[in-house]
Amino acid sequence: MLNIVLFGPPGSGKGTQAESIIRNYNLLHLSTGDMLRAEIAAQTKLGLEAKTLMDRGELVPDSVVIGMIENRLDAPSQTVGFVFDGFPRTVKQAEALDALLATRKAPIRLVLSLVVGEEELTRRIIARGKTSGRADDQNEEIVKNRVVEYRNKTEPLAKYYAAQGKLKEVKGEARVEEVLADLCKEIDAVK
Ligand code: B4P
Repeated sequence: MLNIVLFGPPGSGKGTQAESIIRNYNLLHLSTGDMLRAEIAAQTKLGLEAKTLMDRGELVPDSVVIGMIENRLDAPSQTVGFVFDGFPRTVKQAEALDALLATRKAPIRLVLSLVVGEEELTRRIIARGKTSGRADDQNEEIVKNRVVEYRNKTEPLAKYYAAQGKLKEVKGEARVEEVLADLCKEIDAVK
């Protein structure tokens, strides 16, 4: 299976690029951010608890997102692979994902890390906030907190995947189509 992780700070283009990658390679998109927002929209207990944390720019507990991913992996599908977008975000999540995929004999093949500077991240998220309606896109303090969470809890994952020889960095500040072309080159190399 072609299992790919899209990795990078908030606003680096993970969700944007995932949409094109799943179309190009016929993969299934698993975005924990989208799953959590669907829970919020449906006003489930999980969604209401997650909303408080997400609105502050904090991560939701590992057990919650690991459980959501496990449910999706267990759902019947004919897919040839998954694009994990915004998951894993902590070393604990990465270890859980490796264990879930090991039992399915379908390990992660590639981790694509989108590299974007902090000024550009803030600019993009605040611009998206004008139309997204997302509380976590609305003000610079919350956006900064999301970046701090990323630096503290998510960035250490780069080392985790580099040690497995799976990490590829791609510059993420160019136009969307140019970034996509660079990502596809990396995917074609492992396909
Ligand atoms: P996510 O939904 O994953 O949100 P995100 O980090 O902002 O990335 P997203 O994919 O939406 O944005 P993109 O970079 O594509 O997470 C939201 C929250 O959910 C987290 O803060 C956390 O609370 C919670 N959460 C989710 N997963 C979790 C987990 N595993 N563990 C714990 N908590 C979790 O795009 C941003 C903007 O940039 C867009 O407007 C886009 O149009 C623009 N853009 C993209 N590429 C561009 C380019 N090349 N040039 C110019 N603009 C570009």
